[in-house]
Amino acid sequence: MATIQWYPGHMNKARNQLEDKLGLIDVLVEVLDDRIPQASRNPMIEELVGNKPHIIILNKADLADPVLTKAWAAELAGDNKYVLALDSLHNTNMQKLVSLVKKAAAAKTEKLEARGASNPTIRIALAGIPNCGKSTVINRLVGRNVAEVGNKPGVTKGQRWLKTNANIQVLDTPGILWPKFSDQEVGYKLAAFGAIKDSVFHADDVALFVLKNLREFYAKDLLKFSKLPEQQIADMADPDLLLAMTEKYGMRDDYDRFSLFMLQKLRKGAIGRITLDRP
Ligand SMILES: Nc1nc2c(ncn2[C@@H]2O[C@H](COP(=O)(O)OP(=O)(O)OP(=O)(O)O)[C@@H](O)[C@H]2O)c(=O)[nH]1
Ligand SMILES: [Mg+2]
Repeated sequence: MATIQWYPGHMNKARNQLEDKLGLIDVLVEVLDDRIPQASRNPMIEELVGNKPHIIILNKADLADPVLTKAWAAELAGDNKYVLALDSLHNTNMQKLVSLVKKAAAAKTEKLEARGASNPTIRIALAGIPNCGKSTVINRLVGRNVAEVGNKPGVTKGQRWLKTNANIQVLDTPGILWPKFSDQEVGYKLAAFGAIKDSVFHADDVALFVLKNLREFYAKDLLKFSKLPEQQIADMADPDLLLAMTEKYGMRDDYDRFSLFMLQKLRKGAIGRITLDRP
């Protein structure tokens, strides 16, 4: 497996800018990609959170395996740490998230109210890997499309404070990765789900990695997507299977083109509700 790594200077800058703002922030909302709740946890963000109230959003829940979403929600919850699975693309009602923010900030709010403040402002920041849906969640919280959203990593370039109508101020931040992934598979999972720029890795390497996982955990989805007979799939090694699928989809021997096509289908949920991390 070739190593996949992506930590350009602007991510380091974004990490430092987030650290600078921490003192102002009452609740840190970490947005994960629900299809890779482990690989999308940025250890630098965990470190920055410290003891601050922390909400974890399992975003893109509409695309993830629902059984595993439940399992991850239970696994990740802890002291001062709340978890919410969310489909922020289709779901415009963020009431559950607003309630969690208020709950997480309750200690501070009560302290300010005891000193006479009424309805004090709660400041939150959304942070996470590129392309996991931070700006989409923020647009839902604000109730308008105020933050730029896009189906590629690195859309948000700088921090920005926005106001919601629930006396919550929210900081949108650029997606950040970290300098060295703990194991190779983390980079492959991030690449598979669009957190890493496509030009940084070989699509066929990542497609083969996905194929191996589909075989093991989502054989029915693979059968349907491959359009090949079950026995033929069983008899072929992964590279042969990828080539057979390339031909089946009319791309002759253009392995690379098919690999990218397959990753795009995976990201959209067109292969199935696939989650590649297990608690
Ligand atoms: N299906 C689905 N798509 C989502 C969801 N949330 C966001 N998206 C899509 O994911 C893509 C990335 O969304 P953004 O909100 O730009 O992600 P981001 O985390 O702000 O990305 P960066 O600014 O690049 O770090 C967009 O195409 C969104 O429409 C979700 O819950 N479900
Ligand atoms: Mg963004």
